[in-house]
Amino acid sequence: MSRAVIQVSLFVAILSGCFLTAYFARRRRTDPSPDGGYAAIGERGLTWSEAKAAAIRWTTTTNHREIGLLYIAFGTVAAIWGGTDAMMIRTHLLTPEANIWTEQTYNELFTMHGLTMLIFFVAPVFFGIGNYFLPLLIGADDMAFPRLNAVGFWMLPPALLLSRLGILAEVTGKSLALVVPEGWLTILYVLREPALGWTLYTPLSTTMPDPQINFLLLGLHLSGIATTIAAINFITTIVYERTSEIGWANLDIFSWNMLVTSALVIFAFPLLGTALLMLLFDRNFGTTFFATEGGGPVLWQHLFWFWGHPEVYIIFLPAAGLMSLILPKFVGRKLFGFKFIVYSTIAIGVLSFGVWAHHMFATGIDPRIRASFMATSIAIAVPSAIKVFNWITTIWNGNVKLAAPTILCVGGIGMHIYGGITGVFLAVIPVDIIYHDTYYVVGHFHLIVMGIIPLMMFAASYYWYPLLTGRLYDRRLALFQSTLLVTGSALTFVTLMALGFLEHPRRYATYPAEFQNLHVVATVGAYIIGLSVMLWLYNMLWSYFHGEPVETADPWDLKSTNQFTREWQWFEEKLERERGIPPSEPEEVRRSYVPAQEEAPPSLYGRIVPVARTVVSDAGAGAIGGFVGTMFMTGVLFVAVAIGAFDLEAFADLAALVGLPATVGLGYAVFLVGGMTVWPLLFLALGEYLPGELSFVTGLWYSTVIASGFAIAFHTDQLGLELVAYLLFVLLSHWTYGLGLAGTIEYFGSRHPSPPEDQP
Ligand code: HEM
Ligand SMILES: [Cu+2]
Repeated sequence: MSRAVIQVSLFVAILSGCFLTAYFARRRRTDPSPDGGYAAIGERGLTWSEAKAAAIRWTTTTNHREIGLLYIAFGTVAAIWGGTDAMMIRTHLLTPEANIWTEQTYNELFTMHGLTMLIFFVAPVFFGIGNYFLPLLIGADDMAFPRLNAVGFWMLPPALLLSRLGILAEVTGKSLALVVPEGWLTILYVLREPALGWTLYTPLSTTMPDPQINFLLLGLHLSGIATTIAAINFITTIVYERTSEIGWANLDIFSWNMLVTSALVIFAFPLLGTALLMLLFDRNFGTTFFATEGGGPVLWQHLFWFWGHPEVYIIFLPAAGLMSLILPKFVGRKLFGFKFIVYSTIAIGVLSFGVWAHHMFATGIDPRIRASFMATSIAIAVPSAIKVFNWITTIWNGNVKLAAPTILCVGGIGMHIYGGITGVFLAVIPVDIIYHDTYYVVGHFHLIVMGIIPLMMFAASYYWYPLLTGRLYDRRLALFQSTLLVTGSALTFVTLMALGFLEHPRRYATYPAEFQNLHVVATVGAYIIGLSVMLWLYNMLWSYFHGEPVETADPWDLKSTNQFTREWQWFEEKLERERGIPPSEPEEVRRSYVPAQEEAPPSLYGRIVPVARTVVSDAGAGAIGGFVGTMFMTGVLFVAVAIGAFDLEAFADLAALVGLPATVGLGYAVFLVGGMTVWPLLFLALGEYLPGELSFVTGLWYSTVIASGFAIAFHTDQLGLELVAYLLFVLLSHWTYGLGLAGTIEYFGSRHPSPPEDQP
């Protein structure tokens, strides 16, 4: 059956499902609305004039919060649209042949899936969140240019419709064909969804006749203008509209990320606009910007990726900002390394303009240029890693709460690490030459674009739900939903990575049958994601009418960790004003960090002496322990020599190994010295990380590891029983060593009890 009809029906079904849920939830409402009143029976229906007033209000509003909600709603609709594309891609790939839909359809699907998600879903949702919360976070009344704000938003719906006119025309044609002769409708069938990949590479994009490509270029251009307008507005707002108490040092982390994102937009998007127009001119007016006899097809790739790579960070940085904002609230500690996260954000912003040619390693550009792009691409991993380490450190020793946002944050960090590290591999030219255009790439970037970006949007939706609606969402459903989402995402995209390792090329509608199992797994994962999104939609809509009304402006107990940020203060005032709920007092305020001691710092000498003393006493205990252990081991050695499992000559080899004359005596000396220095020091350094509470258990672990090393290193081809005796002997002798070492150290440790912890 026609893909267009199926997709549009699916899309309409989901949207109607949402409306029906909201409708029934509204009708069944019996509890008081958040403003305290019960709806009278007659009030429940929406009258025509009310609907008209609401429509006028929402289409003409310049209030930053309302525009924010419009952006979020628009982005959600785009996500559902792009999501049905994704579900259909994965459905298509259930079978190795292209027998569910055609190859042409498959190409259309992945092209419009990519574009819809990147352009119409991610940035609008983040701009929506920014619109709603950024002014609250920085204490501004509104965005700097409220009307421009509305203009920017209202360019997006026509941009989306222009970009996806192909499918709309096709479905209109198919439906009209039921009542009018097909012959009249040819004009509607001329437009097909473009089938050239979201990167619009020339020469395919200049030669493909499909007129819809022109509309797509116009739609993308329009969306670019909208994005630039929004970015200008964010920058001006952050720079000029902050309250006087907020300087750069205490500007919240989300606003910092939006600032850098907007700066990237200002530099990147005008270039995209230019490139799109050049392409449009090449297609329609005979210019030769990208023709072989003109600028050449690779020129397009340069222009495209000069926008495209910063765009990657334009969609990632706001997600990183949300992570830095939300994660600390749910682990009960302030963000670790705030300054370094800010620096890393700026560093990413700058570097992101210097890495674009890593998308073009396989095009035959000058190898010297390639090498420098490899270097910058690897370098950009450093600031990203800084963020990750700071997030992990924020969780460390935290008071982690089990809540949907926590699951999403932790899952997001995990998938981001996976996606990020595979990106470093891809930045290496020889690796990229093999893996470019395979599912490895698709897996890599989805672990970011799915693994952290939507996850952070979901986390934000839960985190701010009480503030947005005055009610709580269904927490059990949310826990279930977020777990499903993380599981589904990991399952799908790790499987795509696996396909990539097998060098399965991407963007093909058919594949060899041996890959089918993995494809089925990935599709199941994708359906799990789809299901979780439906559950989220349901939770958001149903709880809007039926969620438990909040009784405090601090549903997340932020006051107790000193993280009751400005947007919540705004909410607190609103609750008091509208519902008379007084501000809450936290039971106790826990400190996020134990502050440094206030006393004057000890002198250098005073600081060195205790350290030196511990080092000397530790080293002494280690050396004595090593001596005891070595003596025990010597005992076992004698037994082994007596029963013939060990040859004393081995000591001579040991002496030769470190460059001494090969005698047994010198060898034994080396053995003794090593046993008293190297192994005890290693044990002292690593003991803490070995399993086991008791030193004895740790000692056994430790010596088992050393023994395995020795068994491999000194094994001399024994076989059968001899081998068994050898292994047994190696293990036993090292165990006695380990027990002697650990036991002695423990003995000395208990004689000098460690000073009482001076922290509460
Ligand atoms: C349910 C979640 C998703 C699934 C199952 C999914 C699936 C896929 C698959 C299988 C492809 C590869 C098509 C091919 O190369 O043959 C693809 C491509 C792509 N996806 Fe997704 N995707 C999902 C979510 C997203 C999101 C959230 C974004 C962006 C924010 C995104 C952006 C892209 C892009 C840019 C491409 C490249 C298209 C191309 O090769 O031209 N996807 N997706
Ligand atoms: Cu890139």
